[in-house]
Amino acid sequence: MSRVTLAIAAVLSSVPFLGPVLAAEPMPTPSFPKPWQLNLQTPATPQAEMLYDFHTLLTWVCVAISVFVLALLVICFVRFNEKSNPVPAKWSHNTMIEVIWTVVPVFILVAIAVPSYRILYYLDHTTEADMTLKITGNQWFWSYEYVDAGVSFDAIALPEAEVDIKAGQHRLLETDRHVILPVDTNIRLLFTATDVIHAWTIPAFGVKLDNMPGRINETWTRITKPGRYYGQCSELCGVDHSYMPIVVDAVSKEEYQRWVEQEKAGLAPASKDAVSLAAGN
Ligand SMILES: [Cu+2]
Repeated sequence: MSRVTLAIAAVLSSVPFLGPVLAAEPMPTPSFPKPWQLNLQTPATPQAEMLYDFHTLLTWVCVAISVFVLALLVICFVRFNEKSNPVPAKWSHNTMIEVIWTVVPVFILVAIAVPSYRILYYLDHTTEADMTLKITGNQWFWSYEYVDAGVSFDAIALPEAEVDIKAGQHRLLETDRHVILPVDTNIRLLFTATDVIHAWTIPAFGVKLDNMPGRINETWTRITKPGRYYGQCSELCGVDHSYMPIVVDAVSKEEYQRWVEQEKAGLAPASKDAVSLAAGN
């Protein structure tokens, strides 16, 4: 340990708030699903907002097509049943209608493809990353490396017996270490794996990408709302696939910086409340 690190460690360890902070208020969970909630989780990044809006647009396109097809069916039932139309017409081709039912779907698909590719391009990568987080999938836990800060750790699912539902924790969703990320920051996300394919997913961020052994996948995020966000591995990766939850605590830039310094000084606890510690309340 360098002298500077030791000095920081000494200063931080003398601060009185380090003890009782573990009992601090739980973080807000702005996107956590509620009972009977419809639709996607509340977006917490511009990417998730774009995906949400696109999803809404597609839903209405589907509704319009379904209503149109249903109307055609109802017209057929009413006007062309045996009673109302005892002698059916014998013709079988109508060039105009055939051109319309070929060309109109093409236009609909192009109208969908344009915003779809725009979003794909936007999600692909950022050229203005403020920091990089490398996420490695393992059977069956996640490893995180804050490339610029030089901090890394593993996050392992909490066993069911240790999950405190009364304290606001969630079964199968809690980990021993949380991913701490700053809000309003362009975060480059790099994905890889050590064994099989995993997929790091946070629905509220609009992030879901495969962690492939032997290659790096990339995307980015920019969290706009502080709070705690949950996700799970989304690629069948073996017998404990359902025990690879993800917890991200989005905090202010200052709190994030304090957390990094404490991590480097070896002071941040290996606990679920690292953020309370970083926040100093
Ligand atoms: Cu997995």
